[in-house]
Amino acid sequence: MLQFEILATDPTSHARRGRLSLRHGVVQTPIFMPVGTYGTVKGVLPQSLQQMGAQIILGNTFHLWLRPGLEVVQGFGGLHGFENWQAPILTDSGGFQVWSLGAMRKISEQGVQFASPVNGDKLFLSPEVSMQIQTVLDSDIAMQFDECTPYWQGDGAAAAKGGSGHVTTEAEARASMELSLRWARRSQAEFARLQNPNALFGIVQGGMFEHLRLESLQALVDLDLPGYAIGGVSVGEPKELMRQIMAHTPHRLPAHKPRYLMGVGTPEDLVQGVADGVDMFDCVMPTRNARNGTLFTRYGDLKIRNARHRHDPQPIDPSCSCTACAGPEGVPWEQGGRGGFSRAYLHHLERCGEMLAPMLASIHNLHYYLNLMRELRAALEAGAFAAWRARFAVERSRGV
Ligand code: PRF
Ligand code: ZN
Repeated sequence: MLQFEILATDPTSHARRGRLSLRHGVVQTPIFMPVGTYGTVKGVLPQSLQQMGAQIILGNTFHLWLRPGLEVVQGFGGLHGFENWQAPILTDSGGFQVWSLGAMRKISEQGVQFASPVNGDKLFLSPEVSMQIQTVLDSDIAMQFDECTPYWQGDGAAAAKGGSGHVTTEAEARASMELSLRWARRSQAEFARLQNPNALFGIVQGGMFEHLRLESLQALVDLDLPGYAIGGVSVGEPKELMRQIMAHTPHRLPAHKPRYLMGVGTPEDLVQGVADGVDMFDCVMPTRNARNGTLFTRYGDLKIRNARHRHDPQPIDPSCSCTACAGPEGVPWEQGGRGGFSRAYLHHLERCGEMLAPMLASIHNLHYYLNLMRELRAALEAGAFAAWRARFAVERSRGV
């Protein structure tokens, strides 16, 4: 079901280069996984994903359960057949997505009760139901059902302004972490009962408290799951705190098993995460930012709506070989290729609200993230991670 081999390690950090074998194919790590919540990476064809080197994509239990519903996906033998993606898929359990519903949900020991945001139906999600859904989806990697401990309790926005909420206390974080642990055991039991042939990952929680994270980690390691994720990071906490928690957990997980940092982050976060010992990442940032016109480049981020791009003949990133920047030939502008689209053209499309704008931007941003990981893997193989990382920092702060 799952095999993981470490091919190289970096002596200057916890970074490692690995190979993860799953039922639908092999994944070279460290890897970024594009997010396909509703069974589609928004606005991007599967063939484009393949072309840019995507090896594994995400799907969401919660969303696919609501729409189209399990009986539809079942008719296609699972999510691979339904969305026509034959490479590996990881599904999130719904814990985080339900948590994002805020006031609309009620959490108990048994699970989470909530009103469907689609039609108001009363629904109930539990470790057992989540495993049943993920078994029908037939994702290569299923996630345990967990509770993502928020940074703020109550109304976060109000709390930040001195309103009704407060920062999660240690007692609250402990109760939440312990609930997630009990849900991990129930997830594992149900996954086994269903004879799901894929791999189930546990999720370390514990809020911003390192000793709670250590307890969570140790109890999950005792379950001997095939892989582990770090959850509850990037949930509204200040960046320094996020980096501190990121640095704490990954290298303490079993070295011979894959490690996945959930829902993080910027290109800088990914590079730091790899140094911390993370093998897998996902984040909506490349696709979401693409849709609002923020583009990642080797030399920093670029806002395509800015008037300074109005006449610019250069592509988004002169060093990029994606279809948007370099056309079908894939020869970067820097190397003399002129097959891509100009910043002026993308600026125009964006201002007119044309569909091609977010499509090209999504291709470029995903290509940037996937290529970043490709470069990083090559650096690890060459024993040159520290040097690569230093150059990355210099280039990214140069400015576009
Ligand atoms: N749990 C689950 N999914 C997640 C998270 C989590 O804690 C996060 C936190 N950044 C993102 N996605 N199940
Ligand atoms: Zn590009």
